[in-house]
Amino acid sequence: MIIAEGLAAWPEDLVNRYRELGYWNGKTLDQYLRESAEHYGDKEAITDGDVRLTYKDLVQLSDGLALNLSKRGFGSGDCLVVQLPNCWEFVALVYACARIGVVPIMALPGHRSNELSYFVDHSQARAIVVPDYIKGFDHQAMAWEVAKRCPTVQDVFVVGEAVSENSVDLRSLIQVPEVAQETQDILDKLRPDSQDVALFLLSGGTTGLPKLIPRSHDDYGYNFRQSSEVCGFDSNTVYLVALPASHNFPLACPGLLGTLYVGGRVVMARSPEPEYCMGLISSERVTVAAAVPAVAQRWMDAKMENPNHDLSSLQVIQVGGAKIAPELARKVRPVLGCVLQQVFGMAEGLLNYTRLDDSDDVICNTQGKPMSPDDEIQIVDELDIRVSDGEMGQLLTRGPYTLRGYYRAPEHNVRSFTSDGWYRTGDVVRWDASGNLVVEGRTKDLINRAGEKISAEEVENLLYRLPSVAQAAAIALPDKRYGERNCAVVVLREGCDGLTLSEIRAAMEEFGVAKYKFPDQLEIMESLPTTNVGKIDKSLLRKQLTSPESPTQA
Ligand code: OOB
Repeated sequence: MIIAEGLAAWPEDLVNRYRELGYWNGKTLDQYLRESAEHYGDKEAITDGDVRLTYKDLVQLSDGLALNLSKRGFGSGDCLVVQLPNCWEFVALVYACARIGVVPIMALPGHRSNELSYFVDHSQARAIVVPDYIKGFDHQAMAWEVAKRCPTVQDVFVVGEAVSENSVDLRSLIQVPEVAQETQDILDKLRPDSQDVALFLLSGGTTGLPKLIPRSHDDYGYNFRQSSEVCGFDSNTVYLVALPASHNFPLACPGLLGTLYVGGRVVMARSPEPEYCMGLISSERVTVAAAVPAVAQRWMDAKMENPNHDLSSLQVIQVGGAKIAPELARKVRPVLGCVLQQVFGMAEGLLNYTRLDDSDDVICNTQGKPMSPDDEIQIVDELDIRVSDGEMGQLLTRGPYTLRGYYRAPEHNVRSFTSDGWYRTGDVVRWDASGNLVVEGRTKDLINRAGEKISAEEVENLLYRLPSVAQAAAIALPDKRYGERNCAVVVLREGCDGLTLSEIRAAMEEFGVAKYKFPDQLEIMESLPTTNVGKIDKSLLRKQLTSPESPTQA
C-alpha cells in the first residue's frame, strides 16, 4: 500500500518554513527515545505494574521487536491496527514501528469488529494487534473474525497469556537482539523518512465511521516537543497514563511520548478507576496526570471521600477532551492540591493549553491558547467571514502539526477543509479579553460522552438497521456523569410492537459496535420536528427533552 497517494501534503513554502524554524527537525519518533537513552540510559522509563523498564531496556526491546517484525515481512508503509490496553508492550510497539516505517492505526480498547474491519479495509492493514482478554471480552477471537473477513490481514499478534495456535505471541517478538551492532545496521537501513506517516490517529468523526488522521514523524515530534516545553516537563516528571494511550492526549500532549522525550518516567494505569489511580499516584509519586472532565470529577469525589490518599507529589492535572465546568475547575486546587491545566485539543492537530502560571481566572474560565507561534487561527461565521474581536464563531486552523486532509477521504476533505487548507474544527469559540480561547459550543453533529466522540450519523445509521425504526435521531443531552449522554429519539414503523433501550443495545452488540456508542436513553415519538428545509430539528428536540416539563426530566 502506498500511503502517500492518500495524503494531502502541506504546501512547499510552509514545509520550508517549518523546517527552517526547527519545528520539523528530520527525526523519526524512535530517534527521540534513542537520544533520551543516551542521557538517561539506566533511569526508569516505564512502570507497568511489576514491570519496570529503563531507557536502555526500552530501546533494546523495541529494536528487537522491530527486527522481528521486519523478519516477518513488515516494512515501510505497512499498516497494523493496534488495539491494546495501557501496557509497556504498547510503548515498545510504537517505537518498533517507527524504527522500520510500519504504521500503527491507533484503535481504542472499546472498538469492536465493526470498527476494526473498517480500519483494516481502509488502510489495507496487514496485521491486528490485540490483548487476549479485557474484562472477559475475547479480543483475539474478534481479531480473527475480522481477519477472516479482510484478506489483507496476515497476522494476529496477541499480548497476554492465552495466545491461540494460529496467533503470534507479541511478547515472544519483543526480545533483546543478540548482536547489537548488526541489528543497528540492519534497522538503520530500514528507517523511514521523517516526512512519512508515523501513525494514524482516529477522528472523532461526524460522519459514518471515524476518519484516519495521518501524523508524520516531523509533525508529531513537534506536537510532543512543543507540548513538553509549554507544560514544563523535564526528567523529574512522572506522568500517569490513565486515559487510553492510543488517544492523542495521553500519547503526545505531551503524554507518554513527551515524557520519554525529556527523560521522565511514564506510569501505565490499566483504567482511570479513582481508587486505583489514587493508589498509583501516591505509590509512584506521580507529578502529572491527564484526565477528561468526567474522570477528574470522579478523582475529586474519591479524594473528598477518602482524604487519606496521599497526592502530595501531584503538581499538575491536565483536563481536556470536553469542556470542564468552571465550578469543577475551581475545586481542583483545594481538593487535589495541584494546578489545573486546561487542554483544548484535537487528534487532527491544534493544541491549546492554559499556561501553568496563568491566573486562576484564566485557568478556570478559558481553554487556553495555541501552543505554537505558527498556529493560525480564524474565527468565522457561516459564510467563512471573520467575526469581530471577541465574537463567537467557528474555529478554523492551520499550522505545523495540523493535518491538511484525512487519509483517502477526498469527498470528506472538501467539507472539512477550506480551499486554502484551513481545517474546519466544528468548534464554536471566542477569544476572551485575556487572549485565550473559550469553547462555547460546536456545529459538528456529535455526542461528546466523557471525552469519547460519537458521530450522531453513525448511531442513526445503526438505528435504521432495526426493522421497527422508521425515523431516528441521535442527540446529546446533558449528563451528570458523562457530561453528555447519547439519546436515541425514534419514530416507530406503523404496526410495530414497540422497542426498548435494551433491544437497541442488544442489536448494536450483535452488529459488533463499540459499547461507548450505544444509546444511554431512548425516546419514542409520534413524529420528529423538522426545520424549514426539512431536516430533523435536533436543537428543538434537545430543548423539548431537557425542558423542565419534559416527562424525561422527572
Ligand atoms: C481531544 O481530541 P479529539 O480528537 O478526541 O476531540 C477533539 C474535540 C474538539 O474539537 C472539541 O470539540 C472537543 O474535542 N474538546 C474540547 C476540549 N478538548 C477537546 N472541548 C472543550 N474543552 C476542551 N478542553 O479531545 C484532545 C486531543 C488532544 C488533547 C486534548 C484533547
